[in-house]
Amino acid sequence: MSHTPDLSAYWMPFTANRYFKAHPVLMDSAAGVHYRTVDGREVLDGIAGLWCCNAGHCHPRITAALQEQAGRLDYATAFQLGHPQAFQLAERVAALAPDGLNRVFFTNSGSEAVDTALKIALAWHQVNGEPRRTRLIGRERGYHGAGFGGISVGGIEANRRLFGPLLPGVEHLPHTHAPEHNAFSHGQPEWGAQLADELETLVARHDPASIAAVIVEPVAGSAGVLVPPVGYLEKLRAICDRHGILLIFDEVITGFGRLGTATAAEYFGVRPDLMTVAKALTNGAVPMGAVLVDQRIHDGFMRGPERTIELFHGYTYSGHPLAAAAALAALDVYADEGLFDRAAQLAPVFAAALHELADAPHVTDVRNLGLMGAVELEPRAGAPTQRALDVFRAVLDAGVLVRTTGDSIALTPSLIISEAQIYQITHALRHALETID
Ligand code: PXG
Ligand code: PLP
Repeated sequence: MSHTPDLSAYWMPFTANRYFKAHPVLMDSAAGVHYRTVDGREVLDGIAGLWCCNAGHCHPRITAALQEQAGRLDYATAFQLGHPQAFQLAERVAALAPDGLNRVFFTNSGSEAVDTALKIALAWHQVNGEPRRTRLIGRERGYHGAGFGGISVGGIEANRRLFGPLLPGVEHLPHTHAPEHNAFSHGQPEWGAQLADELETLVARHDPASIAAVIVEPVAGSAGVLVPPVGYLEKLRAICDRHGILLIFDEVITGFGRLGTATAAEYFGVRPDLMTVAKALTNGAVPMGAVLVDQRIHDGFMRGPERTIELFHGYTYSGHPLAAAAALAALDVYADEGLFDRAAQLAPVFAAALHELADAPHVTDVRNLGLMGAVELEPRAGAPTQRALDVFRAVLDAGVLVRTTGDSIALTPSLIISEAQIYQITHALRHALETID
């Protein structure tokens, strides 16, 4: 039997701590697309953990791989030493990525993956003879984790406000959320490719040879599922190519099947120079992230005496044996159960269910791509975010977990969800929207 412990010592991340501790919800166990709370209630998980449990919770093959690995090798330093699983995993991850992105640097989270990618981009220009390329360009409403690198290029103001001057020399592209043109788009909106031209404006304002890299989420997740307009990512790629700027795709959410393909790069047919992944890499079972690097960039570092360290960067737990074991098992499960294809097949069902909410009270926009979706609500006068939070709590009380960001409700189910369960989520949302003021 579980019980509720004292909640005061734990400072919870990205949480209204005082509200939560007054109204706690604690999970005890999970399997597939369901959690069970400590007081025995079943909750349907509409957000795959937090965009990470793509094969569902506690997949038996991942659990077994972890148990086996934990009893054989718990840890081995990743510095000047290795273990086979990390190398096997790098090869497996590279095989899923677009051609040429075949060198893999392991981290422990998406935030670390982002910091690593930014550092590799900056360092590459140094070793490649263009040391003046030090500017980084992110995008408004982008989320790139919580590290100083990530919040510097990120564009969610609340995540930046209290933390000082951040990295110097960072600029932001405009976000692509344009409900006045694109509300209720099914899939990619038609309007807005020209927003990528702002990159040319930034290039013109600065010396193009001062810009190191552009980082964007191919589909912005945390800011409420902002789907790129048709042609937008292609334009970013072309402008980067024209000016020798590296393009980084942050695929922490979109990697491993969320759009019905291994990566968003594959879905859109746009190849970045670096790609960050995390979350579903291990199906969420053990923290792990990675940066996939174009071989040309990697090879640029492989110079000088053979016994010198080529990149002064890494983490105690880079390529951790348990994380590597979980990831290898997760990739096996994705392949053997055909989960990326399953996501592609479910996407139209998901879209249809979500867009049925278009006429529900308070709804101002519905957006979707693959198995990512959001329903945006009219903010309550004078109390932004509160209506969405009320919906969140109401559906949770009805046994369904969704996620809110601002006044949007995000849905991002496991790739194993059934059609009936998709409708269970959207029906719970409709009921809440019809009940709440
Ligand atoms: N990049 C992207 C695109 C992400 O979505 C990170 C980096 C950071 O990963 P870590 O593992 O350091 O958290 C993320 C994480 C939400 C939500 O509600 C999304 C994330 C994290 C917390 C909340 O959408 N994504
Ligand atoms: N702080 C101290 C004092 C350390 O010794 C280390 C690593 O050795 C770190 C931070 C970084 O930890 P990690 O490698 O787990 O990111």
